Amino acid sequence: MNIHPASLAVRASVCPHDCPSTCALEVEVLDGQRIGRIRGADDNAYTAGVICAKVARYAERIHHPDRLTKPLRRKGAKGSGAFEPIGWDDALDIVAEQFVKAEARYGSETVWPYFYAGTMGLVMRDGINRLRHAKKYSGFFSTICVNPAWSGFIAGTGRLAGPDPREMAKSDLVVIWGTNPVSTQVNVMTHATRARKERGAKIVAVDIYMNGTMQQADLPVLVKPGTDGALACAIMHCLFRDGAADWDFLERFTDVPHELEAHVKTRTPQWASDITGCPVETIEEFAKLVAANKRTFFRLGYGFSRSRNGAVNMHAASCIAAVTGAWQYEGGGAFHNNGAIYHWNRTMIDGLDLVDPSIRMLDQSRIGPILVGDNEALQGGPPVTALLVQNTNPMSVAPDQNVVKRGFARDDLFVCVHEQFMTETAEMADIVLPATMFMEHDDVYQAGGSQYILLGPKLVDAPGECRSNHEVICALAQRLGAEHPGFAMSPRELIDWTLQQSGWGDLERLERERWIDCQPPFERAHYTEGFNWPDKKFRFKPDWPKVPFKSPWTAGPIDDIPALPDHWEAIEVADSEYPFRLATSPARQFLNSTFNETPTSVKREGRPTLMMHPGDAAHHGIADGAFVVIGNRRGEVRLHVKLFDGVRRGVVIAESIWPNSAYADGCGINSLTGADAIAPFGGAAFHDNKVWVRLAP
Ligand SMILES: Nc1nc2c(c(=O)[nH]1)N[C@H]1C(S)=C(S)[C@@H](COP(=O)(O)OP(=O)(O)OC[C@H]3O[C@@H](n4cnc5c(=O)[nH]c(N)nc54)[C@H](O)[C@@H]3O)O[C@H]1N2
Ligand SMILES: Nc1nc2c(c(=O)[nH]1)N[C@H]1C(S)=C(S)[C@@H](COP(=O)(O)OP(=O)(O)OC[C@H]3O[C@@H](n4cnc5c(=O)[nH]c(N)nc54)[C@H](O)[C@@H]3O)O[C@H]1N2
Ligand code: SF4
Ligand SMILES: [Mo]
Repeated sequence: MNIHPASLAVRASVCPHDCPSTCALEVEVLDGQRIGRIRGADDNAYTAGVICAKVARYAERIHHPDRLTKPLRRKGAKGSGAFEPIGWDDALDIVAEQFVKAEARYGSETVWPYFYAGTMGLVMRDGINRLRHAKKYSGFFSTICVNPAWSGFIAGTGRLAGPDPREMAKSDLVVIWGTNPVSTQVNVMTHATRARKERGAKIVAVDIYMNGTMQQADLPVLVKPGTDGALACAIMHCLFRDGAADWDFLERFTDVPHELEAHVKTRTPQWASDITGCPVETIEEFAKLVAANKRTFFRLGYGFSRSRNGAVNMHAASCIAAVTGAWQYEGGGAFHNNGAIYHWNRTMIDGLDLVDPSIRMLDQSRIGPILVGDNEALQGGPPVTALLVQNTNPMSVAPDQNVVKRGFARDDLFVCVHEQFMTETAEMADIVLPATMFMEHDDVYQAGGSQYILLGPKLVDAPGECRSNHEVICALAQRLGAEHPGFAMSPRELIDWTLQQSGWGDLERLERERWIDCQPPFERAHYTEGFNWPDKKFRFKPDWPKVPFKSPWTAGPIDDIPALPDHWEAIEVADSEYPFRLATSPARQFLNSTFNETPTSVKREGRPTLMMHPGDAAHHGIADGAFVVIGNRRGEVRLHVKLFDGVRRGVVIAESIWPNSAYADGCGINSLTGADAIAPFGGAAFHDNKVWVRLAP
């Protein structure tokens, strides 16, 4: 890194956002105060010098004129947007007082700390757990993003880890399934295109619309939402049929290969074509490529798990690599996330020594039903009457939005939101606290889509009176009489303790080296000595309720899950009343609801848009650019149509997440998504909605 003596320094950092890439950054710091350009670190083997455009322009976000800089107290009616500044001590006193009052009336479980992944730093994201354990507040089970995907992957391998993601560059076939890395994790493309350039590898993408990634693929496989299980079965059918199954591997390393072979005999390409909408020839071509290339790397994303059958579909896709034995080869196997490789000791950050297992765990995705007092969602316990929100914007991102809105509007609900901006959730708060951004505090990060632990040190001072999540949690702990050694430690001390107790050296080493490459040895990553089960066999036939995914409960219609990989019709099947299937795939310039405050992102995205096939549009008398209403029994949303022939008939896509306020009547896209839990361990089916579409009156 080059340091310019006068005023510009280039400092190491890491992207804190909820993106599998977790890029290593090089940040220009001007005069020790302002951020200039941000680039990807060249010498980080996964980032390889590439980051997305929205983070390259971070100066726009960190120095945004609308950042919150002072604590605020609500002065008008709930949600009116009228606030007045108050001092930090007064603000924290009010929050503590309200929590004590709520607890006195209903018991400790009436307070619900609600947080997610605005920052992925371990100290700033998870320190709130220490407070909730110390105070026996209701637990928070974070189902919204990963549960269907992770449990579906673990169902086969027994472990959330796989081949080194950098090995994609050494593959002969890269299958990018249900993820749109061109928008959502750009570094996958770096390694996949390297394989293409250096080895002549082919790229297959499986998605429900011709997004940026599909357009770059050699073979785009366009399916209807929620039908990936059928596609995976047909591929396995062809592999068994064509003698491409590796029977040595199957006999040695899988549970019921003969049962699977018999089962997929009827799952023909024609059968799958009828379900997926994908032509038989495309399915056959995909199968031929997989059969011909032992080094096939299945890069399985989150998108195709956000359906009511999502866990089953993830598992089905992961089974293909076990049929061909791709796992045995460098550049082969299936990868989803590396969560299992980090072996953190989280005691000090999370306060794990204080856990009381009798305290209920509430479902993040079901915040709507929980706040409106649904007894089942509350598990028969007390109502939630106090919320502490950090790192998340549920008024925009949570499913079944109209119910969420009703919940937040309750006059007997006290809400404290700690935020960087006046989000739609902050607008509903009684107390709003201003938060630091990642370059304004110290934290440590782990990558899901690669294999690094990285340090993100404080580089500049925060504007105004912003405080970090850690400072807020510790200050509240003190007022609430919560005790734990973690409350007396600085973020740097917490990082140092955690690294040492987890076997990852210490802070001094991490500071010097910037990141730690945690990649396990080949045999472990590729399961060449067996999968992570007592009998070492990959499960084609998982015992779903017993999948080793740490969950306080099972959820959804778990008993109906098919025994073997299959098309499971648990999705919202379109019908005459609701003829379209709607998916709400991520927009390239936003990250969930983050960046929808930065002018360049908003400008590049344009306006809320519904992509619709020209044939469907003609059939319904809808022209390009028409203003339409889409609706279902949960709500209605108004937006403009863009004709697009890169979707199957009957499928519509609304890239997300625009703020609710970007829509004419304040009803955002999550007014249409459901909060019913996905089997087996919960989660929200954001891309699985049956809707009608009409011209707006
Ligand atoms: N630009 C941008 N980047 C992001 C985010 C963002 O909002 N915007 N969000 C971040 C977060 S929190 C996460 S978890 C990751 C998620 O990133 P991904 O793993 O990419 O998952 P999704 O973004 O949900 O969806 C990815 C793709 O799956 C497709 N898809 C939806 N349903 C189906 C289906 O049934 N079958 C198939 N085959 N495909 C389907 C969608 O159309 C989309 O193109 O991205 C992160 N990165
Ligand atoms: N329709 C639809 N809805 C979706 C999805 C979809 O694909 N479609 N995707 C879902 C997925 S995968 C996810 S993960 C969720 C994500 O939902 P959220 O986790 O709510 O993600 P963001 O909307 O980015 O909100 C994060 C908030 O945290 C704040 N923040 C960032 N850093 C800090 C910090 O250090 N301290 C504090 N106090 N605040 C901070 C940011 O300003 C931002 O407002 O959304 C889900 N919602
Ligand atoms: S690609 Fe993902 S991790 Fe990398 S800079 Fe962009 S948002 Fe951050
Ligand atoms: Mo996510």
